[in-house]
Amino acid sequence: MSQELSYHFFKADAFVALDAIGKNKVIEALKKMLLIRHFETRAESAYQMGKVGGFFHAYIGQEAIQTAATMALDANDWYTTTYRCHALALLLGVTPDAAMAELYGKKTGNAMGRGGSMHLFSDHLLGGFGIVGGHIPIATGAAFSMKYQDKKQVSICFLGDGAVPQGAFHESLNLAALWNLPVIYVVENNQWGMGTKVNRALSMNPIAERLAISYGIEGYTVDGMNFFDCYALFEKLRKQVIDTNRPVIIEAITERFKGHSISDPAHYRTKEELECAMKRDPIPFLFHAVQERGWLTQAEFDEISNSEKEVVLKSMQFAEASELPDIITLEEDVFAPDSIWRN
Ligand SMILES: Cc1ncc(C[n+]2csc(CCOP(=O)(O)OP(=O)(O)O)c2C)c(N)n1
Ligand SMILES: [Mg+2]
Repeated sequence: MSQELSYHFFKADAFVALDAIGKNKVIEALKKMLLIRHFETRAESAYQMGKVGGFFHAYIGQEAIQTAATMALDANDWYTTTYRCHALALLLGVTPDAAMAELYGKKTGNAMGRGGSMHLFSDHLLGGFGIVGGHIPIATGAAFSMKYQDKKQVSICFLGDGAVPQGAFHESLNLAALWNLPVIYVVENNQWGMGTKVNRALSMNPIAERLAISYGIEGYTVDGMNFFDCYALFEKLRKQVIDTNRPVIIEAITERFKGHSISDPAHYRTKEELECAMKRDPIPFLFHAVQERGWLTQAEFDEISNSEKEVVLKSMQFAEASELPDIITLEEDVFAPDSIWRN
């Protein structure tokens, strides 16, 4: 017998949510999303000018998810994500200067120029991670540690739809469910794993609601373009996970507006498909809700946007003016067994 499941979206009433979250916090969210958007847009042009090297994966289109999560959770919770990590780093306190200088490979960068775009970190961001699914056991371990130390904190793990079939994810879900670990797994379903459409790669749909049944935990689907739905869900689940110690899994439906990485022209997606996705851009969506509520005019929005752009332009000047790491320090601050260097 077929076991068809359809999506059940978690919904928050935007107008109720606006008042519950409050004017200042909602405008703060918009500001953060604008900073991320300008940061990545400018960093992309710096890349095209040859100032940034290595890989570069933009989070553009997905901003509402991690912005809502970091605002609904606690700064002392533990965060892990993929190589698409500029946004989470900025949201968790890495300054635009330090993030931009890291992309430029400079000494003043977040990882002293050692990591680049995929390896930003902060006190509670356990690093962007280049191996698909490789960070999921780390997030699960952080949750184990929280439970072991009896801390009322959670571990939140962002992963892509492409990481869902990885064994490390299923082993993590199994252990988290078995050992009652306080972890929130967030599958950011942006429709693509590199150039492969999600429905050509995954046998399960919906992802979270279906996996939840297998592992005996709760699973939710949320519109990842809707800041209010994301915020309300993260806020509810943080409390729930701390109270119950039961892990949860969320599928946030979104779409990345850029190619997989900067070198991907994304020819596999039609212009019409992209235009359709961009109509759901999370930034105008949030702005229109705030504007309708009478909290922000178009002119005030433009002013905020320009001031965030200024911050980013200054970070580029900072990165430009910073020095490259000295060659003599090449072996410092990187993890490698001593013997590699001696032999
Ligand atoms: C173990 C492993 N296999 C393959 C790759 C190459 N790779 C990098 S990103 C990616 C697609 C991942 O897609 P998804 O998880 O949906 O994340 P998104 O890029 O959409 O954010 C692949 C296959 C890798 N980095 N690690
Ligand atoms: Mg994906």
